[in-house]
This record gives sequence, structure tokens and C-alpha cells, in this order.
Amino acid sequence: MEVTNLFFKFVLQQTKEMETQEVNKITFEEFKSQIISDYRTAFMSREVSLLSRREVLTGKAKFGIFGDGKELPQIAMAKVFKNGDFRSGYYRDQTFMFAIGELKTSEFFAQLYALTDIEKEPASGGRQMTSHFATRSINDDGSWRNLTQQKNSSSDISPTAGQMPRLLGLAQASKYYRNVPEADTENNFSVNGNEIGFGTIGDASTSEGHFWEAVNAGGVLQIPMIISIWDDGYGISVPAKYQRTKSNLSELLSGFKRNENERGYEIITVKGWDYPGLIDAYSRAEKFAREHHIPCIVHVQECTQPQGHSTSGSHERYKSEDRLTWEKEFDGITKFREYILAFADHSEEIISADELDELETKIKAEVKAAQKQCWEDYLNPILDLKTQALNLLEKLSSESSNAAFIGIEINNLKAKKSPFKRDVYSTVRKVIRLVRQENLASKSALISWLDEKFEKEEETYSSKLVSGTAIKVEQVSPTYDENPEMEDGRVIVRNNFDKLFEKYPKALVFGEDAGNIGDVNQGLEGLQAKYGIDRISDTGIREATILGQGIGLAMRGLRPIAEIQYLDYILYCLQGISDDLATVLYRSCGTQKAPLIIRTRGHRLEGIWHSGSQMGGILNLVRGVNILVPRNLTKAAGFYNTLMQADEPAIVVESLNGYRLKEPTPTNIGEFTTPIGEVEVTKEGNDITLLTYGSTWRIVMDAAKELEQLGISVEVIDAQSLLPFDIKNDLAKSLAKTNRLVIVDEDVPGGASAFLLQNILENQGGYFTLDSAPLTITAKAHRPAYATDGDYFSKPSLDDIVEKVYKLMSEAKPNEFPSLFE
Ligand SMILES: Cc1ncc(C[n+]2csc(CCOP(=O)(O)OP(=O)(O)O)c2C)c(N)n1
Ligand SMILES: [Mg+2]
Repeated sequence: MEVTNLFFKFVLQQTKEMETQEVNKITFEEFKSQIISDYRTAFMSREVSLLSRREVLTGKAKFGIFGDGKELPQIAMAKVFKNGDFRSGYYRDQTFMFAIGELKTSEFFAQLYALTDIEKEPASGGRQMTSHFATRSINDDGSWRNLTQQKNSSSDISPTAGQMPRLLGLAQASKYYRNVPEADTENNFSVNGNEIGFGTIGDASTSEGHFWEAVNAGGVLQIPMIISIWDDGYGISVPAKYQRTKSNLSELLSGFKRNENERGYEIITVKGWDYPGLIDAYSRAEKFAREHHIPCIVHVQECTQPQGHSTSGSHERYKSEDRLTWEKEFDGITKFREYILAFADHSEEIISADELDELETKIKAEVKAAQKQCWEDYLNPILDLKTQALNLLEKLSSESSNAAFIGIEINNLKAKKSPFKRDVYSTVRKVIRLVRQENLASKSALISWLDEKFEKEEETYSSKLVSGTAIKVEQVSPTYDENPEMEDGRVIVRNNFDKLFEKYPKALVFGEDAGNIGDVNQGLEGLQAKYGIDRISDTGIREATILGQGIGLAMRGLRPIAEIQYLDYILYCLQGISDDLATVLYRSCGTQKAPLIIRTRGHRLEGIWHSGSQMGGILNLVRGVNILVPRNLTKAAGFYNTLMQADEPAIVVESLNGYRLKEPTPTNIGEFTTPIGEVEVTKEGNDITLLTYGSTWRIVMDAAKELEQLGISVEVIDAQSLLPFDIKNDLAKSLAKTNRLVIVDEDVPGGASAFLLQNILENQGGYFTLDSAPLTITAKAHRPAYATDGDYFSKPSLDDIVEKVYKLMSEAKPNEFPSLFE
């Protein structure tokens, strides 16, 4: 009788919220095999953690951070995770990944050793540190896989809570697909918007602003998302009382709870060692999220960390004896075992203690075998590399007059039983330096071997920063009537967006004031009324999660345009652009993409937080994202048209003071493109090349006119695309003619201008054609002071440009251009 009580308690809990369904759907036999299989997964995952830590401590792997102590909740979460669903989680989730069948033990070890074979380490091809999980979303040619037919995990990042903003978009995509079904005609992304975004986060990481911003936004959006908090009471060594106002997180979060009157969250609290309780918690959460798009928080309390935080230290340093004893007693696997064996005490056995012991022994052996095989898979190619190098080195040594020195290097390398590739290559490179004065066939053979290997290693470690599609989009110039109508720039970009939303049902735009009023500068005016609130929408003031929404939506096949109201405020989401968006393709080794367009506006306004020109700072943090700085709104529209045909992320910085300037209206709105990675010569000249971009271009053009009057023939080039910059080396061509270079921008000294200089002088070899030292004319190092005069003294003015260019020419040709101020 008692037995059935236990069994039925389980079944009832599992179906508590499903009153319409028949209660007893599974038989005891099925229940038994489910339990044993779950125990197997949990125990296997634990064994992986234990063995992996040993691998780090014995020096075979560099660092380890594992999911021990969080096994049971993840097994419960995996049970409700269906095809089409997406995870956005963190480094503790190995058990979940095992349980959904998207991680093999061998793959876990492959990542631990940084094995670079994408087949063996599919999450990142050896690029990511251990426990950074991912599934494959795109094929090798960049096309989408059918994400509804597989279980999906967005690629993990290390910054705590960095996964939260992205989670929003992953969940919001379901709502979008449910409301705009024509966005998925290929049926690759959604089945009626039924997919859930599952987020996981550690308790201490909830101290981050990203967490609260994402929770708040998710409640506003009412999207199918389940946030699980693995609460083990610590963030490395720092306990809950230093992390948050109230140590009980669900109590702290209770203001977000929904009630009869107001939307909000379903908040569920459960213990991390309570197997049936966890199954119940997740089956309830799933129901709310999947069918009703009600966001849920599952606060999993009393998780443990059997091995402490990571391999970097031991938790005995900061946990009390009592805590450590409690953690042993309430270890999820110990408790699960007790739960399973308790059935026998009540006369109907699931498995005996002896059988369970036997199972454990078997699992340990399996894990060990997988680890051993993986270590060989990792090491053998390097040993092979070592053999190849040694053969070439020995041949060289036999011919070289430096044989004695080479011999030492050979012996050092031979002595390394588990070498890194670095040991092999470094030896070879050192030997090449040793024989620098010799001319031997065996030396040439060694050099060719090294070149060939390095080409492959370049692919292994440095490929897939971008897909390369953006620079390949077919170019279509804007066409004009004979007497084109002149329109405000904002109307041109608005009309272009109108065409894009008509053409691409996958396109949506969201941001502060983007919906109802159609953005503060009215570049989206009237479009919400035309395309609906799902596609053109307002958001709260929350740049980090506006960005995150965009990343998640893009990862689910949509073409989001995230509005960051002003370039000055992009700093709030620069972390996410840098850590997450810019690295998606690279860190997943080309298996995931997020072609998000960030639309913003800046340059040449007035005031410390309203002049947005921090381009150098941005440029240096977001490699992997296109940075486009159109000088007018036609150019901007062209960039959007190009980007929609490519699959790369981009930031488009529109010119804030360009919206009310008149531009001729193209006849092929929505069709013309602005090439990415190409500069434009906007005025030809012979004496000097002036490179600029964005709003400064207009000032430079005016300065160029005046300089012409002073007898200086200026070639003005608009960079327009900073990342990538000038792939056709047009600057070098211009310098070959003018032999003088001036770069003008309104960033700080050494900002974007330094980036451009490096490109031109070093990459394009521009240095060799210069007759004068290159000059940068930039803003001051401080933020620009307010108003007209603040601008005049903070940023390069027409006077500054004219004088500095003149001075450069005067130094070169004093007779022709006498000094202005002497
Ligand atoms: C932004 C950022 N700050 C600091 C770290 C270093 N760090 C890694 S994990 C961690 C503690 C996280 O604790 P918690 O969220 O409770 O997760 P747990 O490891 O306990 O599961 C810290 C501080 C980081 N990865 N990212
Ligand atoms: Mg913690």
C-alpha cells in the first residue's frame, strides 16, 4: 500500500496542474525504468565532474568548472525540454545537456582538453573553455537547420548573467512566430510559437543588473521563458548575505508574481535534492510557459557544490564544517539514491542497493573509458605532429653546421611525452632562427611544412569571425528621376523601412520610442499602425536587454533591428555586443549565428552625453560586428538593404543631424544597397587625401571647398564602413596620387583615427607613398562641452581643419603656402 503511495504521489505531483488529463498514464514498470535511467544520467554526470577535476589537478587539462550538485534539477528540466526549445544557460548545465542527448561524455572531455576537431568537440571546436555548451543551428554553408526538429542550446558565454538578455529574445521569438506565422513559411523555426526559452543562472549571478533587467522585461513581454536559479548559496566564496538584500531569492522576487489583476511571473520554489518535487515543479512551469506564454521562475534551493566552485581553489577555505556536512547529507545523488531505495522498504522495489552499486561501478568504467579515448584523440594528432617535426629537424640537423644546437632542441622536444602543439612549433621556429645563415634543402622543407601547418592552424583558431556574406551582397546603386524630389533624410529612411517590412516578414524593430511615435526622429513614423505591434514596438529603457532581445530573436531565424536610441547609450549594452553578439559565430566555430542589426544615431550633436562619437572604443570591442557610419540617410537605407541580404550582425550609426537635411529621393527605395567595406571618394583632388566619416564628412567637404580657394587640391574620402574598412585598398590608391594623408573625425585623439591609420599605413602599405607625416585631426580628449561654442572648442571645426591642412601643406611647400600665423 505504502509503495503505491510513493508511486502515486509521484504521478500525482507530475500531473497536479493537468486536471483534464488522466492521472495515471505511466505504469510502475515505466516509472522504474525512468527512475533508473535518470539515476544513471545523474551518476554519470557526477562521475564526469569528479574525473574531470582530477584531469585538471594532474595537469592534463587547464581549468575545470563542473555541474556537480545540480544534477537532479537539470534532469527534471530536461524532461520538459522539447524539440524547438532553446537553452540560454551557464557553466553548470552539463547534466541537462547530457539528459537532452546533446552532449556525450567524450564531447565533454574533448572540450576539457581543448580538442580542436569540431566533430569531436561540436560546441566550439576547442575554442571555448570547459562547460560552455552549444548545439548546431546552421549548416557549413550558413543555412539554417530545422530548429524545430532538434533541441537547441545557444552558445554559452562566461560573464555572469550575460545569458539573461539573450534569453529574452529566444523566448520572444515564439510569441512572434505565433502572432506572425508568415515569418516562418519554411517551418524551420517554430510550431505555433510553442517553444520555450529555458534560462539558467547561479544564485549569486542574480546580483547582476542584467538579471533584474531581463526579469522585468520578460514580465512585460509575457513570453514563454522559464528561468531556473541553481541556488547553492554562494558565488565562489561570497555567501548570499553579501549578494542580495534578502537571502531568499524567491521572496525577493515575489513582487514579480502574477495575480488575478495583473500580469507577472509564476514563481515556483523547490529543493535541489527533491527528485519528485523537481519533476512536479518543471511539469507545472512547462504548462504555464508553453501553452499560455506565462514566464516562470523556478527557484531551486539547497543545491550543493560537492567539489567547490572550480579547480581554482577549494571550498574548505570559506565553508564552515556545518555547511560542508550539510552539503554531504543533502547531496542530490545521495538523496536520489535514498529515495529509490525507499521503495524497497515499502515492499515494491525499483532496484536493490547491490544492483545500484553494480550500476555505479559500470558507469564509472564507462566514463573512464570515454575519458581515456578522448585523451588519445586529443594527444595522438599532436604526437603525430611531433614525429613529423622531428623527422624534418633530424634531416636538417644531419646537414647543418649548427647540428649541436639543433640536437639540444630535438632532445628537449623528444622528452615531452604530452606536448602541446606550441612545443612542437616553437621548437621548429627556434631551429629556423638557428640556421638563419644556412641555405639547405632540408631547411626549405621545414619552412614549407611550417607554412602549411600554420595555414591550417589559422583556420583552426582564427577563422569564422564573420561569415563574409556582407561584403558579397550584389551592389545596386540608387537611381533618381531627372528632377528628383527632395525629402528630409528621415523620410527616406522611413520609406525604406516600410519597403523592408513589406518584403521581409521576419523583420521587426523594437526600442525606446520606436513603436507608437515611430522613433524620436520619426524614421519609423506610421509603421506600427501599418505592420502591427509585434513588428514595430516600444520597449522600456533597458539597452542591455534590447540588445539581448535582438540576439535571441536573431538566433531563432528572425531579422531583428534593435534600436539603441542614441550612440552615447550604447555603452549600456556594449558588454553584450562585445561578449555575446560579436563572438557568436567565432565561439561556436561557425555553428551558430545572430544576424542582428543595431540601429542607432549619433555624431555631432552637443553635450557630454549627446555627441556620440566614441567610435574607437566601440571599434576595438566588437570585432565580428560590422560598424557602419553612413553620412546621410540614403546611405543608411542602403546599408539596411545590404544587411538584410547578408547574415552578419551590424551597428548602423545614423547621423543625428542628418534627419532634417534634404536628400534626393531614389526611385528604387528598398532595393539599392550601400556596399560594406568600401570607401567612397566624394571629391577628387591631387595634393592631399582627407579621410573622414559620418557627420564630419559635411564639414570636411566645406573645408575642402575653402582649401581649394587657398590653392590646395583636396581628395575627400568617406570611410562609411569602419568594420570592415576599405577592403579594396582605395586609400592606398589615393595616397599614391596625393602622397599626403589627413584623417578627420570627432572621436578622441587616438580613437577611430588610430584604427584607420593602422589600416592604411600598415595593412595597405600607405606609409611607403607618404611625403609628409600623416596627421589626425580629432576632437579633444574630454567629452564635448555643451552648445555651439562647446562644440566649436571640443570638436574639429571647419577652421581647425582648414588651418591644419594648410599648415601641413605649408611645411611641405613653404613658398607656395606661406605660414598663416607668422
Ligand atoms: C561578469 C563576471 N564577473 C565575475 C565572473 C567570475 N565568476 C565566475 S563564476 C562566479 C560566481 C557565480 O556564482 P553563482 O552565480 O552563484 O553560480 P555558481 O557558480 O554558484 O553556480 C564569478 C564571480 C564572471 N565570470 N563574470
Ligand atoms: Mg551559487
